[in-house]
Amino acid sequence: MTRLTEKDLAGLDNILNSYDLHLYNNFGLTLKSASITAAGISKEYFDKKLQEISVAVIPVTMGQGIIGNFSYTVKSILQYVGANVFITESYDVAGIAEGINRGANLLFMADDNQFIALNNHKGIISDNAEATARGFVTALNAAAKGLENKEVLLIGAGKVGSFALEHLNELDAKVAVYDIDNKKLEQFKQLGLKIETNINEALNKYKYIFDASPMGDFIDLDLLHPEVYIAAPGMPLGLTKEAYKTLNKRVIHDPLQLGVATMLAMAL
Ligand code: 2YH
Repeated sequence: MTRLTEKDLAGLDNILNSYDLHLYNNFGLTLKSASITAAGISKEYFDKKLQEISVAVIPVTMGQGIIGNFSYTVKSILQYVGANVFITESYDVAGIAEGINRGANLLFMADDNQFIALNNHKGIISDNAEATARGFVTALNAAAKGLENKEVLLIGAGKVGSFALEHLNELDAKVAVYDIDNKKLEQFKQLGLKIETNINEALNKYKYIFDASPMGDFIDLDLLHPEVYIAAPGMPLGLTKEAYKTLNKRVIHDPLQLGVATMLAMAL
């Protein structure tokens, strides 16, 4: 799983509004509406719960340690969608204790392997990989005005890709999977799933692409369907800089926003 960097997150708090406008103008949704839809809850429930709860973000030092801007950016996103949030002054276990003592009902924390929101009242967690997959599939579904019976190319069958596959199946999309690992692809084939084995040939055939691969800079403009829509939670972005610039209005890509907003909605 790709580790975010301080640079990936720099200034992200300042562009939340323009990202929301991008989502709204091009796909007819917002961070808040996408997260609510992805979590399968109502707006009323979301708004009511946010009035009641307090959220703590806990910096975690273990493993490779704290990522500059990480806790702050998570807090900014949660605040942007209406949550009452604080970052604990203490780290790790002491941070959890501080969060609970200061009345938090939801605790956001990430180490090198997993990023979760723990609802300590309900005893449930929402996982960033699952929430990211659901948030981005929801956005792609909006871009397609419904993915039912539409062909989708899923690139990368890691954690996010596997959750995306689950949600795409729930929406009755016709999914074909590509992964760099041929063994994985063979397993998918055995399960009766459509697979693609040549990415360059596959790219041009699909109007809807979910790029969950951690590989950057491999999707050139001339490889793509002219009317393509791409949901790309993968970091770094698979599209080349030129392709991203040209296709911007048809691309959903962010390092944290949709995932974090959806984690919140899923944990309420
Ligand atoms: O970026 C990560 C991991 N790759 C997991 C991401 C799951 N999608 N973790 C963030 C680590 C944050 C750090 N411990 C902090 O600043 O608290």
